[in-house]
Amino acid sequence: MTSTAAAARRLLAELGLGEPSTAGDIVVRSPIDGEVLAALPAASPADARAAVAAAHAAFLHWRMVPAPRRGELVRRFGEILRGHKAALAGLVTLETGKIRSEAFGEVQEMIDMCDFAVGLSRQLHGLTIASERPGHRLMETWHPLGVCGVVTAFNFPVAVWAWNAALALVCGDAVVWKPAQKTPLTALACQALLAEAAAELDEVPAGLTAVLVGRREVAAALADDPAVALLSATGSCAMGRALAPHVAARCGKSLFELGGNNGMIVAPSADLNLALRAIVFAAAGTAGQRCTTLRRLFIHDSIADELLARLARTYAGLPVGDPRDEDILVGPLIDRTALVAQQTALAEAAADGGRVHGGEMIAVAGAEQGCYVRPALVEMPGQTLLVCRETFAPILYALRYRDLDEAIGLHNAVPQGLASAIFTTDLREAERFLSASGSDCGIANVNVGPSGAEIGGAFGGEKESGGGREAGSDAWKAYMRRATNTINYSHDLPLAQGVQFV
Ligand code: UN1
Repeated sequence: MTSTAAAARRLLAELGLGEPSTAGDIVVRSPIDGEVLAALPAASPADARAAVAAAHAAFLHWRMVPAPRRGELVRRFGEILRGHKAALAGLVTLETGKIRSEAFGEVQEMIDMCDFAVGLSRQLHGLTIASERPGHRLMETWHPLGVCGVVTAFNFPVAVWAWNAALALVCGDAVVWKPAQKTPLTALACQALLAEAAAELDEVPAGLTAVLVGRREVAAALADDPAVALLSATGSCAMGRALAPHVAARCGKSLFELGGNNGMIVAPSADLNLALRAIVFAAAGTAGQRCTTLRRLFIHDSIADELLARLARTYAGLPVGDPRDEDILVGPLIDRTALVAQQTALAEAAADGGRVHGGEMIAVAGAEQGCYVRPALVEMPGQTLLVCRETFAPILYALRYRDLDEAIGLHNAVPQGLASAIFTTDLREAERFLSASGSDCGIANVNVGPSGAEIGGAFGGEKESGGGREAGSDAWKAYMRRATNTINYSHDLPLAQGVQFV
């Protein structure tokens, strides 16, 4: 196995960053082999407040730059990303342990987001509304909001920031980013590439974007700072619960994209070949470490034996190992804590009467410090407390059902509500799943797994998944403030609702 530290140094140089620091106390290790890639100095809450103040000063200038010109910055950034796709994807693999194809996909997601945001920079439109008063006009205007604080997780270390940053920048906002402590190098690389784009344009003020490598107190400082107009945070439900009261205490705006406990129903009429492929990608892909990972499978009794047998066979043959090898599909877990959570969950599943296939640790030569496991398929007797909990590991709980009402009931009976799917060729079942009495998630798919969303739609979930929406559709509205304007072009002053006064 080739050294991850040496590979990281080469990629960082290619991305315009020098030698990584080894002097700080934020130690970055590659989950591939546990080698230390860097040790970065930690930002303090005071550093966070200073970055926000600088970003706010930059915002006051940036908000007056016409939106299509702001789009030019994002357009150049997208072009630069295209030119550095392989290097950035390589770094994503080294920091997260994601396989090459998924790391390339993540950078592609950033590029798609840039393209989307550039188009949007000419479409930040409001409505004109019929006024009840003669000679009056009612309309709404969308204005830049301010500083957007972005907190991201290790599993999508660059794409989730791009969802936020590309929109925020065209919307006229400044962006202060606190990446996950485990993946700061990719964040510094993104910031360097964005700085390259900014340097080519006259209108981009210093301090418009910043990266704070730090611990959770930095995220708390962003949540507390009244100058952070929007806090957009992606991570666990626990992280959301910890940050939300800080933002709420100052009546700030927040956008939370938190955990998922995503389910799929496989109905009797399903195309099982499609279902099988969708299940394996959604449950075992990214080593089960997506917020959209498939964790609960509801299979109709009539097809359960066949599908479970095929799944168990496929799982047993999944290539697990160094994510840099082309034929590997499952890389390592992010760290030992994740491994302990995986093993604890499997022991609990067995104690609950679950039948566990796979889940064992796998030794990878030359990577003794890496945490590699075979994805687990667990036949559960029912939806126990364990099944209702999100364990961020490749564990798929399978349950049997008899009728669709029962399956939908079980599907919705968890605290999270992010992504969901049904595999069926029965139109009535598909429509029922998408209806008001169907899936209660922010994402509901038919014959498509719950993970791997395109950026064109709004991304996010309900209940403990946080309620925020990012990326496509009209998610941009969260990054702007809406002003309602009433304009009187008459010679009278009629009051609304027919009120009479002076
Ligand atoms: C996440 O895991 O936080 O839909 C985001 C997906 C990806 C994004 C996942 N496009 O699975």
